[in-house]
Amino acid sequence: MNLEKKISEAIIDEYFKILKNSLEVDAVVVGGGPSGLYAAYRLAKDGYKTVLLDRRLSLGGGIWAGGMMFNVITFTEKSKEIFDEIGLKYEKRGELYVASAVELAGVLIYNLAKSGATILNGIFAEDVVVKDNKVKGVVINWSTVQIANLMVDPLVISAKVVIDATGHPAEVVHHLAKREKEIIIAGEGPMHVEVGDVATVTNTKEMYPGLVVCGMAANAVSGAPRMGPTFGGMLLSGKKAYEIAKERIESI
Ligand code: 48F
Repeated sequence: MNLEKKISEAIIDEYFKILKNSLEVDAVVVGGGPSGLYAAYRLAKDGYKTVLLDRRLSLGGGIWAGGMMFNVITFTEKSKEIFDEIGLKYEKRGELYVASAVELAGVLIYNLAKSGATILNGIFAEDVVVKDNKVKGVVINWSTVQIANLMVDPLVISAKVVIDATGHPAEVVHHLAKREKEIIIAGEGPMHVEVGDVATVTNTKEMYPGLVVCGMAANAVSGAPRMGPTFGGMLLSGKKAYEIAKERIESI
């Protein structure tokens, strides 16, 4: 028995099955931070064929490090319900709630993994597909190709809707804005917690037909402030992105 061969074969066969099954989907969520993890989980839970990509191997984006690498996160009363829904343990501290950053990342990743979504980690979106003035998918490549600065042609995932959940850089919107001059990127404002936390939800929108922006990326393209290690707005933004994406999928 050649167990080494069997292990390698099992991994290759299974991964290629997953990859092949991901080539045409309902939704691609780019970025596995809090907003993207929540949006992808809700879409997949509803039965939509969903792929979440993250450039890094470990999902969670900015959750893990809490504030300045103190691994604690905060949220306020207005988002308590969504933290109850995902099953996070927390404590009340004055007007704030506090929870473990590691537990929040763990709960969101666990929910996503169980939802039926396909998770492609170590893969990044380097561009979008645009046809008939609509975003119709993402152009993907290995993160290692980018790190090594290699010239390697990409592959494509076709999708009815793409969600840019890439955080501060709003990478997907920037790729599109290079070609579509009507997309104006206002840039991110300086820290203002109360305004930023609400604005990230208000600014969650369909930026262009087929492209929804959420989380910190929504503020980064809209001129709204950043808000630091408070995560209620991020999950509520993920929820709004899910609702907008669902409407777009159902309209096709
Ligand atoms: O930045 P990030 O955590 O996104 P978010 O959901 O949450 C922001 C908060 O963490 C924090 C905050 C809290 O109030 O302000 O910053 O907006 O996660 C973004 C994820 O996207 C991945 C990146 O590796 C990270 O995990 N990412 C970024 N660009 C790409 C990408 C890309 N082009 N392709 C794939 N993944």
